[in-house]
Amino acid sequence: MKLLSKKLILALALIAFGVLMIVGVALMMLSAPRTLTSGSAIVGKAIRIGTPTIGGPFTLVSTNGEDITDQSFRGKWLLIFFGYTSCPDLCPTALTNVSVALEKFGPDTSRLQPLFITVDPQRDTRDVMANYLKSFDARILGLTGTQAQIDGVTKEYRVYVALDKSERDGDDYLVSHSAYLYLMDPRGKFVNVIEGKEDGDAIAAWLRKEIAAWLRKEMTRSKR
Ligand SMILES: [Cu+2]
Repeated sequence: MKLLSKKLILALALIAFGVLMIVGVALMMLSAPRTLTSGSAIVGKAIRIGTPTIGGPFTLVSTNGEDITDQSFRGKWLLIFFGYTSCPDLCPTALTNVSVALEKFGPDTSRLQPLFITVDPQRDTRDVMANYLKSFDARILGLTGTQAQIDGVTKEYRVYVALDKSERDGDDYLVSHSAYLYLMDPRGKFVNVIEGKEDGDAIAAWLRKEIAAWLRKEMTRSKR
């Protein structure tokens, strides 16, 4: 009898243990999706926090021979485009769109400085750039520099630049490059990008929207 009850207790204990295990596993499975969700939220946050900053210090030279640094236009908005004067498509399109956008922008553009920075300093001397920019809005300032200076600024703005190597030896080569317009705020901080192929109306509307949003944020910040 004693032996029987011992066996019974052992059996009951085993059953209880088994039930606990099943319940435990079931609970883990139920809570798993929640764990995953919060896990990805953390990852999302980390990505946002870890986004490398766009922009940074640079020293270049303008078409009129002036030294221009990232500090030169503090207090003004910067609209920056990277390209090169022998570009067959992206650059003339983007610079035409920017020219139209400047016309349509509306509020006074004296606080907005458009810059055209070459990714091809070997061919794009000051004179070449000055000549090329005559076809576009006169407010667009051309900037060039040494290869090292250009490499530095394109890296900071994460511009993709690749010379077409098969024709690299001659002076007739193409340069693949990303074609975004970068908007920097009056403190020199990155705001946003838009594709250079967007038409002038779209770019003007985008500028108004981004600047208005930034000003709203400034207002709430100063009220605090
Ligand atoms: Cu181009």
